[in-house]
Amino acid sequence: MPKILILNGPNLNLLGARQPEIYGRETLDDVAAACASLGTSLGLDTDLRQSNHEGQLVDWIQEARGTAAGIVINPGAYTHTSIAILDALNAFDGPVIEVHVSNVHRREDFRRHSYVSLRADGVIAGFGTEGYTLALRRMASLVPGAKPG
Ligand code: DHK
Repeated sequence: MPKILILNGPNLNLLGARQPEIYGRETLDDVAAACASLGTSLGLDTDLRQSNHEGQLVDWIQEARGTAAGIVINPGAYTHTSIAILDALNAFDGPVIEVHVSNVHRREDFRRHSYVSLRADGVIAGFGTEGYTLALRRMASLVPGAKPG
């Protein structure tokens, strides 16, 4: 089965506990379980990872070259700052979907700019943690060998 790497940046390990009025009450483990279950029905293998470190995210994106068919990424605050993550994504050939749990356009101005959007094939924001499964459904349409629903 084609593999989809689902990457999460800083502070997303606190999903469910951190500012639940903004990020909701579901944890990253809940997201991983929902993605694994949907992935099975879409014919996609999912691999969800989280790091608070920019370089670790860059390493995982590089590793995805040749091992993953697509990348779903919520870079957290690195969305707004990281040219290194953008450069790594530009070196990856498959589809990239950017996810934000919150509606970044309804928050502070600095959250409205995303380096990752310069590379992303699509952006999902403001759908809560459901954004990850929406991204996975779109991946099933973009990746050869999947079973779109
Ligand atoms: C998550 C973060 O940690 C923020 O830094 C981003 C994003 C928004 C989210 O909505 O998932 O600005």
